[in-house]
Amino acid sequence: MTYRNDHLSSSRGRVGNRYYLMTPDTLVPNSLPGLPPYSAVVLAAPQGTPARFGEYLVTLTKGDGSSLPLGVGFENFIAVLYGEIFVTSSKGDMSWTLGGGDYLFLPEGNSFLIKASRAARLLWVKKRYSAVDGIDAPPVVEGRIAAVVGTEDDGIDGSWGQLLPDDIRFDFAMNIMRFKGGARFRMAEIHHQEHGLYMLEGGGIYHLDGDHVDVQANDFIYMAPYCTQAFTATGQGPSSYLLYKDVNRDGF
Ligand code: UGY
Ligand code: MN
Repeated sequence: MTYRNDHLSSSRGRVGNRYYLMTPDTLVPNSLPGLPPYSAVVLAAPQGTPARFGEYLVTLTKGDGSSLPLGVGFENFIAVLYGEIFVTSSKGDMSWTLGGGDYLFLPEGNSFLIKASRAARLLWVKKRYSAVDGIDAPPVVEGRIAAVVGTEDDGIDGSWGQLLPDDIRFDFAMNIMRFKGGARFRMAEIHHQEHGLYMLEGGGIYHLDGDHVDVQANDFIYMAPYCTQAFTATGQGPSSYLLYKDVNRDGF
């Protein structure tokens, strides 16, 4: 990581009761099993938070790769922020080349290996699948964020598009939320699901659990269940964020 903040008491990063905001200057890289040393930042994980998923920011130099299967025992989602990686699944002989803006969902039962064909940064989400008797497991999904068509929504004064199908087999969603400058939520949401939010572009003011925080591109926000939330996009240009949300299950 190359971000620096010389004003130690003035980072925008903060930890509230039902949320936290990690700004780039607050990120501390870690060595995780199977990944190159100090290539991963843990954005969200159950340790120390209510999170029931893991979200990781992984930065690879060209030629870097995994030395062990990743995501064993979990369902996994990868979105490439920039660069290019080659992914192989342990199940069958499936493989994918993912460039900036491409994503891949692998249902539980597929672990995977990655290799960076160019310097790359990715978001990796993993979760234990919440299986339900009578509901089949979800399929593999591959796509491009730019190709995800959004639905205009008055409630958020923007559009939201689903990277994964709106299908009861999936127990989480990855959504792209898009806003024009000045767009604002018409309601403050309170819901039982949690969020992992990665700001892709633009920025604004996020209302979180009674606080108003300044958010910008490359920030991460964790929102716990029942965190009051609303966004106002500021600035002239568009804003967008990639949003994890557990869905389609009753909270047990
Ligand atoms: O779908 C959602 O929960 C979404 N509107 N929340 C958010 O953007 N904070
Ligand atoms: Mn929400």
